[in-house]
Amino acid sequence: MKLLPTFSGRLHDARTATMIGRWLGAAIAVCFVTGVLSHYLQHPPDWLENVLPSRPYWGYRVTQGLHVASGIAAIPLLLAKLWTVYPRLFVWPPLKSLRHALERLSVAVLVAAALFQLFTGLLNTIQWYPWPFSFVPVHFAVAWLLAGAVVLHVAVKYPEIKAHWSSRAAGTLELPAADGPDRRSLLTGVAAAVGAVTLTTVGQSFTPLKRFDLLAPRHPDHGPQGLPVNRTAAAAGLAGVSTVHWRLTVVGDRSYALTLDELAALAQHTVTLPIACVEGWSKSARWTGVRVRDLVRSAGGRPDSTVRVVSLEKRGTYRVMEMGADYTEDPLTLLALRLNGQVLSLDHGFPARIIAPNRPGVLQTKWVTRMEII
Ligand SMILES: Nc1nc2c(c(=O)[nH]1)N[C@H]1C(S)=C(S)[C@@H](COP(=O)(O)O)O[C@H]1N2
Ligand SMILES: [Mo]
Repeated sequence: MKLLPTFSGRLHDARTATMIGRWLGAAIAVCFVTGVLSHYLQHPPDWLENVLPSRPYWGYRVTQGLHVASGIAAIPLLLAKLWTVYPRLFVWPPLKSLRHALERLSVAVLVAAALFQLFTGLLNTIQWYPWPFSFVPVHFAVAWLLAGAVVLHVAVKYPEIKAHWSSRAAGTLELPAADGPDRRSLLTGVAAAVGAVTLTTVGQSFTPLKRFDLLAPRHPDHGPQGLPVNRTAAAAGLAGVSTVHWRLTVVGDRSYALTLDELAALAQHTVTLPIACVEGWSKSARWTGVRVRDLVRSAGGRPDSTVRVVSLEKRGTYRVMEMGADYTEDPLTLLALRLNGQVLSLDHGFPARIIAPNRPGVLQTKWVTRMEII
């Protein structure tokens, strides 16, 4: 059986696999938990809609920033881990027993799910969708498959992981001391790669590091009025909005409609809140406008009212948005008319857009024209 290569390198051994594996495991765990949170904030099932909290106002900004940062950090970790263990692809005989066959099958699922998640997630951050399926439901489903595969893998490998967890445990096993420097070099290289991709991308959400934001798709300072734009008015099919014809219609027991001047004459409030896009960038800004709570009360809404918000946009997934009671009641939730002291630009949602605390950017609806109490 000399057809197959043999590997004697210590960098392919169980201690290296364990050390890289636990970093990778930590990154995947953070990515999974923050991803599930993100999913339920963006697509709450009915029973959750009125329970979701609007505080802390920065919550989604932090969890989604961590989701994308941990996912990006996991990419060099996964590649290093695969490099460490790839000789096992060539074990002979390929299948020794039923147990061995099942173990290899579970590793195949693990590797495929991990590659799929990191690849689709990364492409999503640059809004590139070169596949025929819808990103969100598939990325969410495969996340559970990956989580299950990780748990199974850790359970199956538990004895080996335990034996190689600490250097003392591993040292008593099989390692010649001379291999130490090699392993240190490899691990230092992997750590440097993780540090480099993190440092050059995390500035898109962690503004203090924006100077180092060289590789992320977004820069917090690039965009009209000091704020990035995800979907421009042109992309949404809006050439402009006529303030002569525009009305805000609020539908409830006492429905009413307001012109832009009438809306601007109502009590205005200023809040500082971030836009935190699911794709990973976020930026804080100062918003001025009318409290959604006040608009809803005037139409006969109650403290437990849910509101449906409709945009001028003709079509598009984010044309209609629903907002649970915690958000509508929060004094920070505005129908904003101004951004950083200026009238909203068309790209930021002129004449009026929603800004609410602790919510995914996709639900911060722009070009609002209608609110319905439901
Ligand atoms: N009507 C409408 N509102 C929308 C969107 C959209 O496509 N249509 N995009 C959302 C997304 S994905 C984000 S991240 C925020 C970005 O707001 P900004 O462009 O003002 O920064 O707007 C949200 N509001
Ligand atoms: Mo977004």
